[in-house]
Amino acid sequence: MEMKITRKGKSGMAFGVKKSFFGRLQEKIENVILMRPEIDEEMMEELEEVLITSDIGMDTTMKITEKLRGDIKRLRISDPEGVKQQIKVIVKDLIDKGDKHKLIDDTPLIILVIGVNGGGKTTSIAKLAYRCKKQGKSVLLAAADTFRAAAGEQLEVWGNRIGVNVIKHKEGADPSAVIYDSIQSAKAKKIDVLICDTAGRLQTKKNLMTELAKMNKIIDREYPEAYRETLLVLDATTGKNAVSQTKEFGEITNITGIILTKLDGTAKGGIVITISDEFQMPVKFIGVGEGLNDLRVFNPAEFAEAIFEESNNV
Ligand SMILES: Nc1nc2c(ncn2[C@@H]2O[C@H](COP(=O)(O)OP(=O)(O)O)[C@@H](O)[C@H]2O)c(=O)[nH]1
Ligand SMILES: [Mg+2]
Repeated sequence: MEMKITRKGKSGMAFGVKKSFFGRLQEKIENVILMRPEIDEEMMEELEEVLITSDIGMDTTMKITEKLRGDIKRLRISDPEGVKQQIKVIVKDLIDKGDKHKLIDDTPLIILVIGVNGGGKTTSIAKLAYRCKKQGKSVLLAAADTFRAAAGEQLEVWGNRIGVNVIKHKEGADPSAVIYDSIQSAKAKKIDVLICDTAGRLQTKKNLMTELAKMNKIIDREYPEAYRETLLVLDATTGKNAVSQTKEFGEITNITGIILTKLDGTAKGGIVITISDEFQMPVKFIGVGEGLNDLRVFNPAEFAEAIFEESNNV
């Protein structure tokens, strides 16, 4: 078993991410920068390589190094430590989407959770429900992934553990009917947060699009006063696939934020930077384990800082 290292940002909030991503990227960047006698083109090329191999896409990498070249000249940065600090600033600017990182706090709120199978939707929903409940909000779960019987049962198990109700229909039932019933129940019980699980894979993209459009239509019609979030769940370990999934789902529906899961088991956290840059989409939460407490609010400044943190605060 790998040792788990808890990294604490300035505000003291732990990321709880293993050394794998932050540690390795930090080490690699430091090797490139701090070991060199001077800032030169060779250093920039090595840096580009480090970023690309850490799952930061080519376009985003080029954007970072172009900006860095300009900043080095403009700010007359002459020492490696200065370069390191400037990379942090650039990364933070790329991933920071301001207020958009926050989940809507107003109620009633409906959260539609989408993403491919196995990405961590159901688990993330349980974590979110647990979080909302701890904040004193009432929560209801909608098992609108009716594609597989196991999906609804899995949500029910979580619901029982957390102590929140789950609205579930039979396998193969119309997901929009589950949403409809859940809304009626949420209204009747004055529920603060309704979180809806969805199927990750239907036979075709057109099916998925039709299904999501139908669910959105039901919500628009039945619960126009509710605040809305559509969160895309992405598995960080899938690297570039996460990027193509963001593109595909983004074409189908209006995504308000991302939950990036499995950051505990990967060296590929650079995907956060790519997605934030390419899609201008805010990462709202990161998943760092399979337990209910393993969901962290994404904080851009802490993330950028963590890339270069010392690894001695175990
Ligand atoms: N290590 C780790 N495993 C996760 C995380 N989130 C989900 N998982 C696991 O990923 C697997 C698939 O999750 P699930 O929620 O069923 O995915 P779904 O098909 O999208 O609903 C399960 O074994 C989860 O325990 C995470 O943040 N870290
Ligand atoms: Mg599921």
